Amino acid sequence: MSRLALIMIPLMVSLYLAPVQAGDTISLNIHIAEAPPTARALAGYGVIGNTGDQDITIESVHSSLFEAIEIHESIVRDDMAGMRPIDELTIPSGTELALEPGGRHLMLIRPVQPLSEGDQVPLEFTLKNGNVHRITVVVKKPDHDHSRQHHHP
Ligand SMILES: [Cu+2]
Repeated sequence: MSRLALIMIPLMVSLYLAPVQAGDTISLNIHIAEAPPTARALAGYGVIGNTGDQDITIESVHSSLFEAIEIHESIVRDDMAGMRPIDELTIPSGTELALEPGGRHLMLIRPVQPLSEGDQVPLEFTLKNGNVHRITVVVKKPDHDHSRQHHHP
């Protein structure tokens, strides 16, 4: 056995035993919509992509700047628009999932400090496979402000 092989064998064993950390094919393109300072919850929108050949499931989302974060879906019941929490969010292999007003979104509950446009918020996504993805997102003016500007220059 060559010296190289003797070096490689323990290396390969340790790689094989290591928990699968890398390799998630998730992309998280998310922002938080600015809300009045008195708002008890803010919404997170954007696009989550999965370029891999396996489905990805998000089990929970956390942030040091919010007491809780839920994944919501919008519903209409008795002609009333509402929303309800869902347990997890699966992004099928090779697809993109939109988080948008009137659809699925992040509900960021009870900010621990006032947040306004341009503020940065750390988010931590825990996947069903145990991996954790940490990103920083920015607070933006809601989209309807843009359309208002277009209509009233
Ligand atoms: Cu909601």
